[in-house]
Amino acid sequence: MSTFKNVAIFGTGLLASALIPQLAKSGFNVTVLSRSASNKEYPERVLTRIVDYSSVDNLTKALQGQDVAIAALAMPALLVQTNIIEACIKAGVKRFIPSDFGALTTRPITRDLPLNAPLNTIQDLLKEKAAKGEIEYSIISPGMFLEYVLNTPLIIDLKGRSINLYDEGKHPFSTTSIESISKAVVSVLKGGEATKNRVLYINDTTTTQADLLRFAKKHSSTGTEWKETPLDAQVEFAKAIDNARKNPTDPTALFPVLQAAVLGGKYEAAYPEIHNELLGLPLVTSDELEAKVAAAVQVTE
Ligand SMILES: *[C@@H]1O[C@H](CO)[C@@H](O)[C@H](O)[C@H]1NC(C)=O
Ligand SMILES: *[C@@H]1O[C@H](CO)[C@@H](O)[C@H](O)[C@H]1NC(C)=O
Ligand SMILES: CC(=O)N[C@H]1CO[C@H](CO)[C@@H](O)[C@@H]1O
Repeated sequence: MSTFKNVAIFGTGLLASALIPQLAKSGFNVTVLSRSASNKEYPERVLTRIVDYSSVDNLTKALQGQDVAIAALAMPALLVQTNIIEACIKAGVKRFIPSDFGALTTRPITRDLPLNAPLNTIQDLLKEKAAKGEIEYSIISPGMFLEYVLNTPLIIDLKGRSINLYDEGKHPFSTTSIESISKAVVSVLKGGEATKNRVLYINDTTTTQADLLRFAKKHSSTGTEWKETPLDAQVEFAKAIDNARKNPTDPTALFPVLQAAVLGGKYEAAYPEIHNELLGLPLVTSDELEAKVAAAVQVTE
């Protein structure tokens, strides 16, 4: 067991909801810090506190005695992490894991993607603070959440039986389930020096739209019609970027950018290196992925 014992988590969304029980089960003292009271049920011994993201003082008080802080925030809230980091340093928090569990946020080639501006800001701040020895950080890059791949229309619409196929669906991308991400966070915290001040890439598997469509067709009932819309990834990417520039305050304008970037093969969405072994995370085989697609298709039949 590492020297980290007390862990604070910011956020109450999908990822935080998986992380909280995983950390509690792994022997950490967990405190959930959020802006408003949530009616979520937490495991016994998990503490909750209301905080004011706009006040470094308020955050510092809430972080007193914590060894680690983890942010799992929604996109519009990412920049409150500048206050959180300042408060962590004042409160003596040793390690910070930012809200940066992305698919395309940490490779040098993704630096200029417009959706990454707030993430770059936080990464730069952490590097600067870590270089001065004020705090340690770990960033976990899991690729696309597998749950989004299987249960939202972002990559393939298993429910609506349709797909926008970018470049025939041929480009691979990394993907990891929320459960594996939660396990990775625990391993990172138990990993001490080996996981300090670096990005950790993880990947349950790499897949393509073409593979997913093949599995989906194989496991849907005979006669099911699939609507396939062929798209050129580069053209779509240019369109999406243009639209995002014209609508800078609309966060949903960034989703088509993400889609075309993940599925376009240019941005290393299939990670060239991963740290699963360091973190003790197994890979998911193609057969296992197929079984997950089959299950997701069949619940909607
Ligand atoms: C953390 O949990 C342990 C029990 O697992 C307890 O003994 C300890 O007092 C807790 N520490 C804090 C600071 O709450
Ligand atoms: C921090 O702010 C929250 C929200 O305004 C408030 O409920 C809480 O009592 C404050 N904590 C402290 C220690 O002042
Ligand atoms: C870079 C790397 O090792 N990626 C791996 C991601 O997971 C799949 C297993 O499904 C491997 O085949 C990849 O090599």
